[in-house]
Amino acid sequence: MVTQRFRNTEDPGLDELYGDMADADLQPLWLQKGLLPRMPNGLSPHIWRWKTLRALAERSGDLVGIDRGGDRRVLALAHPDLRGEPFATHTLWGAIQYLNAGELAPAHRHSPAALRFVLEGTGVWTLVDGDPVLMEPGDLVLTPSYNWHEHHNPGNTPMIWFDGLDLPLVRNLDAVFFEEGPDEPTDYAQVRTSRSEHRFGMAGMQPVGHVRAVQHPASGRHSPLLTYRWAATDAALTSMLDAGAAGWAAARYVDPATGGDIMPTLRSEMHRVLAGHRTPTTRTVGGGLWVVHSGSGASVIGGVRFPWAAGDVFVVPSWAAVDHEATENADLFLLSDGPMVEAAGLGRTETLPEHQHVTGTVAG
Ligand code: GTQ
Ligand code: FE2
Repeated sequence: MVTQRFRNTEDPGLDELYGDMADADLQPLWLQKGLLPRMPNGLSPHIWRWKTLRALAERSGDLVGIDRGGDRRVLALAHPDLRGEPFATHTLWGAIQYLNAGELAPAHRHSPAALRFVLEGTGVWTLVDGDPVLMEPGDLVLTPSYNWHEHHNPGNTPMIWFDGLDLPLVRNLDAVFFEEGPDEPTDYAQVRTSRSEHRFGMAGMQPVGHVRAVQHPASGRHSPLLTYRWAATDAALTSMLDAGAAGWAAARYVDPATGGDIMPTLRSEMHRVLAGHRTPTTRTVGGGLWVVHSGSGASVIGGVRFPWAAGDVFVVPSWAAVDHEATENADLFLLSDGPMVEAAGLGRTETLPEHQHVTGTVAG
């Protein structure tokens, strides 16, 4: 039952004191190491390769059905620093979801918030609280806290997307709730444009008298726009670069009504780096998951160079210095826990005066 004892103090009295403390489920602060590091150091950078992700997702698609119980054919990114937990960082869940042609992942809802960023395939509809949202490559789709969601693939090709959730955070808060929906699939219209886009997708215009729909007494505020189309993201970045940005530009996905983050816990951005350019080096509090949407290049993270190509996913840990350099024009999708960090008053970001000295390279 007792898990930890302190010995070898060469003082039998102290040995006995520490032993009695352990028996009483107490630990002295003066023997704790690393509890208060000089700066965040809880995680190393890590990268998962698209080749591996895709191959294993496809094999799962061949071998593992979607049944009530599992419900989602999802491969969770499990950071090796997190001792076997299926988590990418201390706060973020990242995963690859694979849905075969003709398959349906049935309805449910939960307190953790989720988003999807589509990597490959076409023609999946995710119903978000009954609103059918078509998913195409490069689209971002939100399934906020407590929103019902089910994924339908009526098309002819499998679809693969990236799932990002705040599940590790919500679990550590012991605030996870989960509810299954009805067994019968929901009827829906295969429309190109969701109701949320019709109402909230017009730049600069909002429905008069809009009262934010409350999804559940405990639901947090979230963007009423449930999808951000690739064409709009692409146009925003092109426009920012046209306005004279120096070889790179970044756009944040925001709630059109408030300009704030899409969901209370999760932040998303798209970063574009043109071939031959390198971004300044920054560091920020909170972990980030980067999904390479297109192009190729490398990021230097904490002095280590990580070459990447489309579909790769990598972790930039809290406060690790990072810059991105493109070989071909590259678009990088970012998921972070920034809103939570900032809500807690812990936000801190800086741009370093110089690029990092590279001390190593990870094999590409
Ligand atoms: O698609 O509803 O990656 O509930 C993890 C939990 C996906 C989903 C995940 C989920 C989902
Ligand atoms: Fe879910």
